[in-house]
Amino acid sequence: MSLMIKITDVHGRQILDSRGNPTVEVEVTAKTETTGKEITARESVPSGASTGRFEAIELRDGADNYFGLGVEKVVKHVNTKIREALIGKNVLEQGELDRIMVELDGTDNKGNLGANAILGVSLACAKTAAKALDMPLYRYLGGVNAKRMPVPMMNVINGGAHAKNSLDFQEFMIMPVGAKTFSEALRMGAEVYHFLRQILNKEGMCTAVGDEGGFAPDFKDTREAFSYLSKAVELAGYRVGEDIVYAMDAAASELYDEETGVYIFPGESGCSGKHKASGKQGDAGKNQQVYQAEGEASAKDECPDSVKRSSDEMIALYEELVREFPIVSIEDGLFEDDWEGWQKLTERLGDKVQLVGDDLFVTNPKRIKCGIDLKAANAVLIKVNQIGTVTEAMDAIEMAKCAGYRAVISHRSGETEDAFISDLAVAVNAGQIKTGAPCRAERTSKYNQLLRIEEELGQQAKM
Ligand code: 2PG
Ligand code: MG
Repeated sequence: MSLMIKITDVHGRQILDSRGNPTVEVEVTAKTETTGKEITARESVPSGASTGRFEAIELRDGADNYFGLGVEKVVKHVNTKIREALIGKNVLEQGELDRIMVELDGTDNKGNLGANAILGVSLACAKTAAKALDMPLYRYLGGVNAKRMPVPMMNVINGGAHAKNSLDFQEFMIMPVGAKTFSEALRMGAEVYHFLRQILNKEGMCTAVGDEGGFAPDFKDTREAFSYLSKAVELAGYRVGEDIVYAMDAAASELYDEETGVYIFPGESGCSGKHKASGKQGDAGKNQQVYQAEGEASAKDECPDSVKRSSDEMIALYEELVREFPIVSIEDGLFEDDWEGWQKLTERLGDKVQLVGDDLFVTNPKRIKCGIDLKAANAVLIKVNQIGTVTEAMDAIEMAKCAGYRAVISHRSGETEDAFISDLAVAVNAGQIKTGAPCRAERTSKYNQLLRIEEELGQQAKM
């Protein structure tokens, strides 16, 4: 008979995330039948700002508390319905526990119980199981072959919905591909980050940071942001394009105007970043149910003279950028439902550059299958809260890998101090993790966990 570690309690509570907004934290307690020993572990749920329309539903309370963003109702789902359904079950049976919750919810998008309720429990079950077996989480999730340390994609310049500056694209990342170990990669990235701060300081530019810890000055445009990255890399003594390459997240759905079918760049046209509907405050996200603060307008509404680009012009822009800078990865280059555009983008750039679908795929096996069939994108961003269970996120990774797509494990712009995704990245040998700048504890907690994992793996660790 297989080992039985019975769930004896499931307890949720409301805590705060890195933006000061409420989120769900869950503790799962389980008891090993043979020894009678009880183990508890805890995990919490992240939250996006530039959310994809097809993400699983993040439920919010609405009404007054925390501007409607409270999650007390969600916590109640954890402490009543989900708790009742899971008590007595074997915490080692992750797939079965996740299936029970998905069925209990009964919708395609987890809109009944809330993906934030289900995910909190799902993550905490995995963590409790690992702890009960006295195993590191990456080993429990990934088995004996879990050993590949991910290259960090460090988002050192923030724009888009993550900062109230003039940058229309959301993320400008450095990837220290010349590093032989994760700790070396992290050091290289942190050094470049500090040199970037020095340069910005010297030139009297703003060194306040955005939601993901990257600097958020008012750069003129994308090219200027990348050219500052190159200055910082060189100053740090590294070779641009060899030791360090670049990645970007355009988060193009945020720029897309469905009425006119064009992408709008208010920052590039000099329309100040203060018009941006940045962050979660007042922008509850398209997949959330449903709170919208009054008086928040998007940049699109307020800047009639903005630079506009068609889908073809976006592709042409990426082709130029890739020629000018060592950009190896472009995420969400086009609108989340423009499959034709994505096909074209992939045809034109797919053999040179990693094209990552985030809002396009929302970690959803059904949408990933669609992308594979259509040859749209060649990599999948994996965000556990986009789909809502550990099992489905791992299915999404598996599906991507089987089709020759890469899987990039990712944080959200609203995070907590938990580092589940670090273990997940090693567990599935993903090879890449995107978890912000080497700054702000909710970002460094992930990088620091990877340092611990690398130390523990010792000679086994691969980069
Ligand atoms: C993204 C993410 C994380 P958010 O677009 O990739 O960087 O941002 O969590 O706001 O969706
Ligand atoms: Mg993205």
